[in-house]
Amino acid sequence: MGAKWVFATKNPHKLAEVQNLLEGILDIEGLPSDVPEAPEPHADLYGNALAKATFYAQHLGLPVIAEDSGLFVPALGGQPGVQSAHFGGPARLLEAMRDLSDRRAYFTAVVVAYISSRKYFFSTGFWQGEIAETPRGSEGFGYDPVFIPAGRKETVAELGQAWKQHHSHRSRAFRKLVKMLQGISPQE
Ligand code: ITT
Repeated sequence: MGAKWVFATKNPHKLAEVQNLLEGILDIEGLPSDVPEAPEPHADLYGNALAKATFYAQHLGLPVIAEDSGLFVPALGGQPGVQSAHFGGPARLLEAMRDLSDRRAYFTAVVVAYISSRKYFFSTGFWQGEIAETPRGSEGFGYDPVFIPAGRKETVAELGQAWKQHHSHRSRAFRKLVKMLQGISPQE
């Protein structure tokens, strides 16, 4: 299976999704529990993914994969977007969209595999859909109870984790990343 990578996330749902997705393909372990929170100072997902990866690679002295993701709603000017983790979740989103008929939305995940400041690889995944009128379903995390993927009537939280693994922004980004990393050694 090759070399080991640290998936530098503090979000246990993200870690579980990615470990499940990459089982038998890429050897991924989580962060040690005592590491500090990485800074996410940028206004874009690329900058924050790279900031997280750089921070943890330097802290641990290991090759790191990091991801920054968010839910973008064009009718809200792109909110919650890069601030998705701090926006207030589905309840605040539904409140902000109460009178909006344009309910289109998309998830984006930006992933970076970081070996050194001279050797790192970006991959991106998108997932289009719309925002439900009320939360539905019990699986997943974050905005999964209010996100209806294009072509479906159910929310991601209703469709479930196994279905999400085949379709999500995160799974798309990681599948591309795995192809990119073929033949790449996580050594400088
Ligand atoms: P790390 O920074 O430690 O990885 P985080 O949850 O803070 O964990 P982000 O800064 O990338 O991660 O914020 C992403 C937020 O976007 C996440 O907390 C959710 O609110 C939302 N989000 C991203 N992917 C999602 C998904 O698959 N399902 C539901 N919500 C998602």
